[in-house]
Amino acid sequence: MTISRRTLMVTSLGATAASFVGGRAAYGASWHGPQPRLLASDLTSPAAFTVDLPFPPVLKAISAEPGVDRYALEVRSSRLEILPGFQTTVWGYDGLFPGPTFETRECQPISLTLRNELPVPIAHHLHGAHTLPESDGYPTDLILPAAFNGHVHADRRAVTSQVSRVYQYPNDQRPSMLWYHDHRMDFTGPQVWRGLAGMYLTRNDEELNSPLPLGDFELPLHICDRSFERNGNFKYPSLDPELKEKMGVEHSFMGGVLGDVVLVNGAPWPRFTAAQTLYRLRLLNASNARWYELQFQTNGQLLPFTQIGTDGGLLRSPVRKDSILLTPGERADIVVDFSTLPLGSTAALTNRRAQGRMSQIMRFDISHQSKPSGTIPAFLSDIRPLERTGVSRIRDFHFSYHSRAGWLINNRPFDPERIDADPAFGSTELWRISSDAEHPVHLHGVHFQVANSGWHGHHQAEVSWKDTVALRARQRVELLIPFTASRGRYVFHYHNLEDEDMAMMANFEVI
Ligand SMILES: [Cu+2]
Repeated sequence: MTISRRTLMVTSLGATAASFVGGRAAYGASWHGPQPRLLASDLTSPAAFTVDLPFPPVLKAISAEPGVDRYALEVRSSRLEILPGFQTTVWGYDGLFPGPTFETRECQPISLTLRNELPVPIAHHLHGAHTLPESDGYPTDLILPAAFNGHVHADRRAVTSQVSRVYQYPNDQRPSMLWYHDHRMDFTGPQVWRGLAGMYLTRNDEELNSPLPLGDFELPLHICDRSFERNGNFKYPSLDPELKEKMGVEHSFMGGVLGDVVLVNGAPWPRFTAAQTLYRLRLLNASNARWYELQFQTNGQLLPFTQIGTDGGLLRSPVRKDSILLTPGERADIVVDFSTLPLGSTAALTNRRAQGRMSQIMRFDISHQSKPSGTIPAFLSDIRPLERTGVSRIRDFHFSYHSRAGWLINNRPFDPERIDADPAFGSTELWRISSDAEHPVHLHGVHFQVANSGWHGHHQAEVSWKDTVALRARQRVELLIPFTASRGRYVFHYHNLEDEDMAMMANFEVI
């Protein structure tokens, strides 16, 4: 497969812009490109709030040697009960969906040996991690299965591995919740949809010794949407059900696939039996294309909550909110206080950007008393705002869609071998990024601060570290990016996985 074939295919699809937005309304009247589209399941989805919220197991190290903890994961197919009474074939890390959760410590390096037992290549990306490029999961740095002669994207710099590969994660960064997922060139959307994603937490003593809720009162929540076939399998509009030869999705879904079942930690619209106290929620939007504007509702009222962190760890101080926007790839760290809710009451986590069943995420049933689980300190962490005076270079990137040429960044489709920016190691740059349509943009290998006000002014109002940022249509967002983590080649891209598969990506190389 070459770029020209891809461009040709996109060209032939240009006229078939999808008409359904699935609760999104902000593309703007002048936007005629593809938009996310709802994929209807072939079965009746289960009643909400009947399944208990599960938690992925914490992955145990296979050995702890001086200087490094060693982990291993096998990527394989398995059958899981996701919808009550149905079996779903899943591609999972250790056969699980979501994959096991990593619990790691700041500056305690780990190595991960990943073994690919699937029939297709994989690429393994730890989203939000500062790693050397060979451990980043560049889209063409594939782990090939034992025998494979299907589609592999041409890239002379790619380092492919046979069957297994070792990734090194130094954890030399601010503690936060990262997540890992497949990043195979041209096939990220379908492979993540089939289950290749999981959560990864890093912590340090400062955070563990803080009064924030911990243990039973800290809930990692992997939120995504899926659609199902009549037999209970995941439904996805892939052009190639085997994912061996032909990349891409059916024409009408090229703007993104929206499922019609919400899964939290792999369970449909679950419920959680909660105590009358504070809970810390580690929120991840692991959807391919769905946006969430999350709120808590109790007894017909909004229940305000407190944001304490973002993609890149804790904020300086807590921020009170009624809602929070979470676009694909983003994380939020929040504390919700159930101490004032009566026993027997409920609090629903809802999505303002969807209607009907899809506006529901999960429910907390306030069922018992508890001693206080913690408090929220007034000071959370030290974040110094980056100054524009320290910027060594300004770059502009515009993400656009053209009916003839497809998805483009600065009028070019993705080419793994073309470097689109070459920041110097140790420098800080100002990137001004804009987009024809609303989209999240993710940079690998770095964190940044948003220098101007972001989405509707309520998303990036505080100084925070981010690796994924939501763009409004035709809005220019300014990112202050220190390139201090590592030298090497990394990608930046739309984090709408179907669009990413359609070449909405570019390279930077830190030199
Ligand atoms: Cu990601």
